[in-house]
Amino acid sequence: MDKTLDYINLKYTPTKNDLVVLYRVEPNKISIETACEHLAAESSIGTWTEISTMNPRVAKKLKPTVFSIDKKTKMVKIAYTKDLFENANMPEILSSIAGNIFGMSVVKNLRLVDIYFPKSIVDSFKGPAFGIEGIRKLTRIKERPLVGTIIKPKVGLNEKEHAQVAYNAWVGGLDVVKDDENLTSMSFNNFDLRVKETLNARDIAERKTGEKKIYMPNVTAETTEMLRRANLVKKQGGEYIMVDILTLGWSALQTLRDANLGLVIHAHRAMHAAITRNPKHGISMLVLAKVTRLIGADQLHIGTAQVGKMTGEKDEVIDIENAIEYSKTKSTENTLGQNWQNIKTTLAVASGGLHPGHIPKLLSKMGTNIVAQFGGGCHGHPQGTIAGAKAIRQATNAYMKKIPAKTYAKTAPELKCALEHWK
Ligand code: CAP
Ligand code: MG
Repeated sequence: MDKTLDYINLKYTPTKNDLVVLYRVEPNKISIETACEHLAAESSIGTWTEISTMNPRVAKKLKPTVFSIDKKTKMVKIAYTKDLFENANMPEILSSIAGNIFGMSVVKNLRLVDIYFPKSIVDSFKGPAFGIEGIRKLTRIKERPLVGTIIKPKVGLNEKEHAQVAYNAWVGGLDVVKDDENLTSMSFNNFDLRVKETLNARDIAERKTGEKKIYMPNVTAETTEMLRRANLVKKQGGEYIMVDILTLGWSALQTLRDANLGLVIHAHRAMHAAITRNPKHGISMLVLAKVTRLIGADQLHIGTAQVGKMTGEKDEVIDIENAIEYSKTKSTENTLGQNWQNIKTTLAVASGGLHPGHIPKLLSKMGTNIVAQFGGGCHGHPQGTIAGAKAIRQATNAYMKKIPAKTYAKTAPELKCALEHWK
């Protein structure tokens, strides 16, 4: 540790050119101050020992400042000059402030809780092409939540069976049908053929219902193939694509966004819990959500605020929803706030273990500016997919009309059946 480079200055106030990081730091048998010195060094210009090659110019220009240490909550704030980072290069930014430091022996646990990006970095990213406004215009759904399903079984159906299940969900009343996160192009279900069959089914469903219907094919693949698949969707008249952003990687998401295909990008977060779930160590979903919005996904899975099957504290899910659906947010104990005037918004997606009976509680917690998705909660309906879709739409209509679901169910047999089935 280079003792000459003092990284702590509790009197420092970050400037508009600083990127500020909020960490939860649990030191390993050393003081939190010493741990912070190591973290600040390793995430910027230093290393574990003094080096003969360090010079005053480097330290003066690029040394970060630990300016806040709360010994009770273990919350630490570090301000990094924007010059440490390359504009529009998310991998480099995260390799610095979310890289080696997680593996350092000086910390028992370390969690990256939030990042405040300076305007110069925010404005170097494209952000979503459509945003919530563009999605509502495209789908012609002004107020209510978008409701959708995931084709189940997750994988296994052939292209025609897949399209048939999608058709049933659409004619039953759902707006959106997506591929599951582990369905790409399989021996039993070829991507190109699935897209053709399912978009064909979408067109028939639109004619039958008079409503806009959306299919979100999963284009997750090696980047060249991903772009080929996305272009195929575009050529076949698709308007959305879905990608698993974490298994795909940040650069690939940026490649997809930079291709400017005019397709709505839906971001699935499979694998996120490997780094977000431990409240003491890893990276918060709030950080992943901000990164995803900056790079440019139009929709993002953020959890169900403890209504469904996946983990995710209610308050954290609401913090995430605010961070992706608003330009300006205030800082709180666990968030640094933001002010992103030139970045469009990202629509929150609630999914995972949801069924029609969950709708009132889900919408009362997360609001109606969301996509609510039901896999088992649609295809698991005792009367099948069409009835499951009807029940979801009926429960949503009831909520929008401020009618209790049980009352509405008296004249909505599919909802009544769902409420009884999933008591
Ligand atoms: C939901 C789902 C979603 C998860 C994702 C699944 O299916 O398709 O991928 O909900 O979770 O495969 O589990 P069900 P999250 O509706 O049948 O649960 O949105 O929290 O990332
Ligand atoms: Mg899934």
